[in-house]
Amino acid sequence: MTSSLSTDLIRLLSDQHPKPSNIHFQYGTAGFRTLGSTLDSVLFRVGIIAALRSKKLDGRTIGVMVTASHNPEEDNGVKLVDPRGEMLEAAWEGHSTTISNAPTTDALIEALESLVQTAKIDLSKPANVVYARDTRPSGPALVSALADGFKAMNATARNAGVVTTPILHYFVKCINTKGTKYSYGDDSEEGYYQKLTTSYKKLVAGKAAQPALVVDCANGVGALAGKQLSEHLGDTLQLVLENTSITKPGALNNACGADYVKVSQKLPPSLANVLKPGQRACSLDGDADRLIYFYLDDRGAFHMLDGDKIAALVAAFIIELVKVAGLDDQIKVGVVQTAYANGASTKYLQERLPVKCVPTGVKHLHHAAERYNVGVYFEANGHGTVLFSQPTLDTLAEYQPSTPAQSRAVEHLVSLTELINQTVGDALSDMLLVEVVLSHKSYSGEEWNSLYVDLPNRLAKVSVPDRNAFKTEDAERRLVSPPGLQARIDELVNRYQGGRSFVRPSGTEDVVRVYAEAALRTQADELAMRVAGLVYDEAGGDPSSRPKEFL
Ligand code: NG1
Ligand code: ZN
Repeated sequence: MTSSLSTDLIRLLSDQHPKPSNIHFQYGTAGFRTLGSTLDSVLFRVGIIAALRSKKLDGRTIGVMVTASHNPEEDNGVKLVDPRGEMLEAAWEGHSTTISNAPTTDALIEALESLVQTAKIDLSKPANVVYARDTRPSGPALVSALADGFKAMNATARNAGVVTTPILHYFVKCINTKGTKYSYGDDSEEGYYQKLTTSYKKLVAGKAAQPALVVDCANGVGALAGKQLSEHLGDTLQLVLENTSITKPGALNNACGADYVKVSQKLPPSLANVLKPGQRACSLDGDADRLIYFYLDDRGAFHMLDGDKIAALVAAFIIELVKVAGLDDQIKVGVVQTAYANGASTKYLQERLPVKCVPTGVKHLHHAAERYNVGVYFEANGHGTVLFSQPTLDTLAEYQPSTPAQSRAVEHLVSLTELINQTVGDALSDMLLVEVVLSHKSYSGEEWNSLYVDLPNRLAKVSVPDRNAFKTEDAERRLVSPPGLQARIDELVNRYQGGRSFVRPSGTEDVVRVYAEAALRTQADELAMRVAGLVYDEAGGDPSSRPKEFL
């Protein structure tokens, strides 16, 4: 191991991955994400950054996932995963942005040397990385640029192939906990499916088998994972996998998947002849870390069960188990949401348990959830999980139940800690979690949906010349900049019964997002449209593209 950067090697390889001169890259809430065809230099440099991050953390394994999740097929992206399987530490988001924007190879080497100095990285430490990609056509070339980055740093890199984002996070945690008392599992796909399905089978043992569940795989990597999961589940749960065309050009996330269902509030057209009235169905997104459920009622009307409904279902179930176990004094359950949570869900949850609202972005939710004994976090878009703190895991392991009912409840809680992915939101793990609760409660989709009634809402986006001109406070619920705009939004909102609306810059797309809800569907749509109009006028956009309608 040398104690300085191999600048000759970095130079040789960097010259093969030049930075496009006209693009500014930004490591946002979901890593780098933009058109796949522009990302070659970013991937090469992320390879170097991952190796440096590993050296900084004494050679612990860092994850790299190449995906653009629910975004269109031509997009791609990359994000780093820290050793416990969690999102990259915030300071390194800034380092990543700086390094990705160095205009030349010389500037890159200078930026790297400066990072080594300021972050006090001991270059003689080893570098270990595990990486994977989703099914996007731009994936293989980007992964090869990434591998050049590893080569430039002489890092030991393991290619985990084509897997879901949550599986990559799982691998990272397994690798870094191997052989310790916190061992998270076997770092293989088989290990992942075994862990999920073994705990699922324990949780539903003795319950009547549920009718088949239709799974919309978004024509993405969830189709591969869904197939393996289904084989491991055997007869315990029948999955009907739909939208599994992973090699068909243009199919990924197109009129299907969790984002399509959530934003358009519609059934994917491809399921129109598949879904029977009352049958449960769910959509994954392109990298299988989001999950949205839905069903058609007897009259054929579409009903959606989003991340908020999942949080309500799951939180209530866990609280009940904790109570039956006799642990309600020791284990407190809390929920974390963002401003996008439906107002009706917030009201329902606040009446039952502590609820915290944090800014958008998984890292904010995850960190807030870690402060509870059991932290349930879900974004309305279907990304979320449940975290059990280490003291809570210890409590469950050591507890001596005094009745068979208590004993069963504790066993169920322990199985839930195995079933639920502790690193990040995981559509497949969450799907099994929902199925467990539905099976225990004997709920149909309709019964689950009736926990509370969603307020009609609408999500819109507006393209503006500079989204960074929009700054927020109060967990993104209010704008502080551009000055005066929030007062005009408030004035509009006050005209609508049950009205609520907020505006924030997206962290993953070059747009400003507008959310609105109101007591009536037409009013929610109108409010969203009018607020979008305000944003558009304020930002000085081209009049021909002023928002006129949604979707
Ligand atoms: P942005 O683009 O910052 O709104 C979107 C989602 C987030 C989160 C990230 C990461 C909405 C409104 N926003 O972020 O919740 O999931 O993508 O994928 O759903
Ligand atoms: Zn995703």
